[in-house]
Amino acid sequence: MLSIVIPAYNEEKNIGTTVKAIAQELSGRDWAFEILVVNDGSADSTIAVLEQLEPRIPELRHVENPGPHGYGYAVRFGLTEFIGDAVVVAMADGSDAPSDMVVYYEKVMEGYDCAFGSRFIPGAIVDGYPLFKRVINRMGNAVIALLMGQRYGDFTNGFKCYRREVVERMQPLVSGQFNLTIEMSIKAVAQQARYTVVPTSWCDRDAGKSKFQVLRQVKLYLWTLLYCMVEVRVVPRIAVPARKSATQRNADLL
Ligand SMILES: Nc1nc2c(ncn2[C@@H]2O[C@H](COP(=O)(O)OP(=O)(O)O)[C@@H](O)[C@H]2O)c(=O)[nH]1
Ligand SMILES: [Mg+2]
Repeated sequence: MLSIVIPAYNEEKNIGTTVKAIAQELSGRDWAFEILVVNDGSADSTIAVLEQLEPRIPELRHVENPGPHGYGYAVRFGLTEFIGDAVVVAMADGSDAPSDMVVYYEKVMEGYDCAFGSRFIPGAIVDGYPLFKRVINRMGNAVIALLMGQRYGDFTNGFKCYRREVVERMQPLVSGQFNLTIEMSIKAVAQQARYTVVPTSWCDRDAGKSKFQVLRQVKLYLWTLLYCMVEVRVVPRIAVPARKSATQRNADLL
């Protein structure tokens, strides 16, 4: 079973269309799915839209992030609630193509631990990505790829698929904002999860305003990157192996 976790904050204009498009694309396949929307204290009628749709779409449910609030906190709450064998994190504003979710899950069923989307490789379709954000994005991803020794170039893309075990092994997650996107993908790569890269489509929202402010996020991303590097590169080298219990030592001797 595949779970789609969607964080939503004030998305009354988009969430209905997004959820319906996903349900339509994933229905009628030989595997089950759920769409789990994490409402993040929206002040608009996001909840009302969801409650209206739920009787019509049995795979849809919503939960309320009790707080703290922010993209990362909402996704983390969703990651404690999903019931599938794998999870896709997708955006509420319809920027991610539902057909890519199918490709992701097919890759996981083939045996991969993760499917990572890339908007910047041949085959990908990107519509309306602001130029300045793109420049910062490409530089940031180049740095992360270099530090992680990977050729993959879209770590900052939140739209990815992870097997449940990979999500369990990346805990504890600490990011509360959009920086969670890099924390999750870096921690997945660091645990040597087998990932495949899928060219994906991304299109800018039709309604509402983007909450992603590039310059405000840069500092946060840099701190997150530093934290992740210490966590995945430095800590494993200096960590003292846990002492075995007497029972374990006896078991080893037998
Ligand atoms: N839960 C939660 N989700 C958020 C928040 N801000 C943005 N999002 C969601 O994150 C996704 C991407 O946000 P968006 O503002 O469109 O950023 P952009 O696509 O990078 O321009 C959308 O699904 C938003 O609903 C927030 O404060 N809390
Ligand atoms: Mg968006």
